[in-house]
Amino acid sequence: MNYKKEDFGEDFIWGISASAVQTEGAHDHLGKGLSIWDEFVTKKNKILNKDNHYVAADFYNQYKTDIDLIKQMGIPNFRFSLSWSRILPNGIGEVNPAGLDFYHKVIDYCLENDIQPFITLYHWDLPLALEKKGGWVNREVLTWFEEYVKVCVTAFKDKVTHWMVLNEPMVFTGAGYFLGVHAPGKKGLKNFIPAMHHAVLCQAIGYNAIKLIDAKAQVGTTFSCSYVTPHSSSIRDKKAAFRVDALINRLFIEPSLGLGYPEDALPFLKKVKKYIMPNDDSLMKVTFDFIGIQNYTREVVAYSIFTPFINAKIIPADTRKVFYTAMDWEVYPEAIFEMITKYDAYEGVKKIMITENGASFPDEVLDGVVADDKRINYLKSYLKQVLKAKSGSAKLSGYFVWSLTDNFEWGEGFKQRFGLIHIDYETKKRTVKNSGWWYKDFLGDK
Ligand code: GCO
Repeated sequence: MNYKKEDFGEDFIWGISASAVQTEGAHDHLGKGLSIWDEFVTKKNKILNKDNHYVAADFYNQYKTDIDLIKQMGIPNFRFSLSWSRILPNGIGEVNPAGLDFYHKVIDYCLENDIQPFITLYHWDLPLALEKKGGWVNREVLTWFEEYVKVCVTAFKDKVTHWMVLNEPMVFTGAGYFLGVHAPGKKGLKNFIPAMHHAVLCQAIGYNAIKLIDAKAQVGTTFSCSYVTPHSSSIRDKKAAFRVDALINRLFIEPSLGLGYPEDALPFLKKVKKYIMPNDDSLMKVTFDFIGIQNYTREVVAYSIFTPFINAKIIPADTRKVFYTAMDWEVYPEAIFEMITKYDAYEGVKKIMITENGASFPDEVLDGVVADDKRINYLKSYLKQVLKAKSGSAKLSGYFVWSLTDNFEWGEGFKQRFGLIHIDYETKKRTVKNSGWWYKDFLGDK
């Protein structure tokens, strides 16, 4: 490797990411209410191999072991999410003390080990009780969400500095309320458009609620993003790529920066007018202390007459003679450089952290060792591009690997392994993969 940690600067924030649904388990333990994911996994043909996350990586019981391993790997920051329905079983109203207690214990144990918690407030697990009232499609979510945020920040403000309001709103509204492949499994524009608008508003509502309680808090939100390139130089493919870029990279950040929805590229977004209330334009504007961007790959896009609304299709990596991960995501390190550059260019963006980057490969434990060279190479090559971007972007200030342990990869179940720590799902035994030891060496003082 021809670069080192110091090249990223003294203050650069290094970390590792995880989320509640994907790791905790204990889905109905000690007063926790059900979430939309707890129900979604019971539906037919939604999750590969009929997997569910009811035990997952058993983080609920093994958080100390996992935090000890973070410490052993020398990782100073841990990003994880809170489960809304563990804290407020019905989404609003009565607080579950055992839920708050669990997160107090996790946060305290991080702090005792000199690990700073970075908290995501919403990583896709809406309380089921609220989905029954319409979920993200119902404008009341604005007040439900605000109440939840206030409960969390009041409880943890003395221990937590960094908050992220939403995780990847494009994915939870797109997959959950348009395609129906994630919880709650709703489909179509009539669900997607209001869910999208309410998520945009909640980004700002969450920010304001946190700052009101703790003015010193550092508040961000996270966006999924992929570098989009056209399949050919034809005008049709280029225009298709322009539309897909607007959909997956611009849709949630631009309205929050006061730039409005990207209707220039996506005329169907005009339907949002119906849901915009008189004060919404100012209500959705927010200047985050930082934004998290989460990049894994690039998408190659071609024109297609068959895809409604966007007339574009993605050309899968396995048909393009490129190197790809077990998710069929092309390994394309330049993508992360392009995305940092893209988000850096927005004037309203103050700071950028890579809050997720990582890869799934089919790992195996052999004689107590997981020799995941492909993941190590992936991380090295992406980090090289992060460093290249850093020299041109004063805003870039952190990098988190996805993910701490192998975990429940939503519709893909447990087949996909993103962890720096291998989980044997039978025994719940943890084995730090070679990539985890590589990260330790990289972060260590040498
Ligand atoms: C995300 C997802 C993660 C996924 C990861 C790999 O934030 O993108 O929340 O939960 O596991 O992205 O697909």
